[in-house]
Amino acid sequence: MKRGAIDSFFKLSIPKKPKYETNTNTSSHPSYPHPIPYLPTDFQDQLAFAPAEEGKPINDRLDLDLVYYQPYIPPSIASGVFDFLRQELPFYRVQYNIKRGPVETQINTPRYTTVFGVDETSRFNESGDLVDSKSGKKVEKSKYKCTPRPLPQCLDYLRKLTEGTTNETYNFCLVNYYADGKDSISYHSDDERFLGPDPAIASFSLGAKRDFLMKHKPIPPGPEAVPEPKQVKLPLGSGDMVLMRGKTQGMWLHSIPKRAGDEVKKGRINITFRKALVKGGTENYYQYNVGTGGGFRWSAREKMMVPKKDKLILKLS
Ligand SMILES: O=C(O)CCC(=O)C(=O)O
Repeated sequence: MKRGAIDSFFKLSIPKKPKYETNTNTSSHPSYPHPIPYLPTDFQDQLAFAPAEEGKPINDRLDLDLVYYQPYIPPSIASGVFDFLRQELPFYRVQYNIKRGPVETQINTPRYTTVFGVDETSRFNESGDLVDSKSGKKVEKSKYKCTPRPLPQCLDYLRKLTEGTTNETYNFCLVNYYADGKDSISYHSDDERFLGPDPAIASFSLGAKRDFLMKHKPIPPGPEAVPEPKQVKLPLGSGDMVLMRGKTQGMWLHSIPKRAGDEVKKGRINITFRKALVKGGTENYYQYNVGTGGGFRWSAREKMMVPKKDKLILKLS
């Protein structure tokens, strides 16, 4: 065998030793494609020191209200938490159609996504059943066009911590995985009505450094018009957290643009915590972050996301 071939054989077949000890407890639910291990206990212990740095307010521009934690997750565990979540969460590459006038176009979401949670009108009880928030009665299957999933312990742990830090409450966790510099999210704002007015969104970064760009929405001309504020660029590093609140979503757009270079090839995870008030929020989030196609799972051997094969049921007769 040639040297190059030998090297790539070993690269493929010997996955690196994980940076954490697997927790043997798992979160299971009929809506999960596989059980999801609890957050390793070492990470839980280290998170007692979060936020690693005090949050700095960024509110020097019109309608902008951010708190930037650089970082929030202690540097000692940020890379391990990244490896753990990439390895253990189910991901999707969602495709959907949009109609612009008579023309239907297929949109291929340029990143991997996943979502957990349910809006305020429902909750999961101790047994994992979806129940009405007020009455505690089981929710009819027909209430949602999707199958809501409870937050697994590993994300719920971070949610509770974030609630304490930010003095806000959250019932949804959306996760993006940007495999390389070609993965991105275009300019948008999270200002959907189902989040209510002035929503607070806590957004975590793990893995590769990526630029987070923000620009004010166009200000219509008129006697009261003021100049558009300068754009914002935050070079989000592993462990950083940005809390967006107040008028930010209503008045500003944000994006993670495509990037060249080697850094972005490490992959980046983004976790956002938000609160959806009504069932439309639940349906929207599952439609665009889980979709209707097959799932993906990180392969430590192949060092990439691989499509999950449907379980083959062998009938022995
Ligand atoms: O990846 C990020 O930091 C931004 C994610 C985002 O804007 C979103 O999920 O709405």
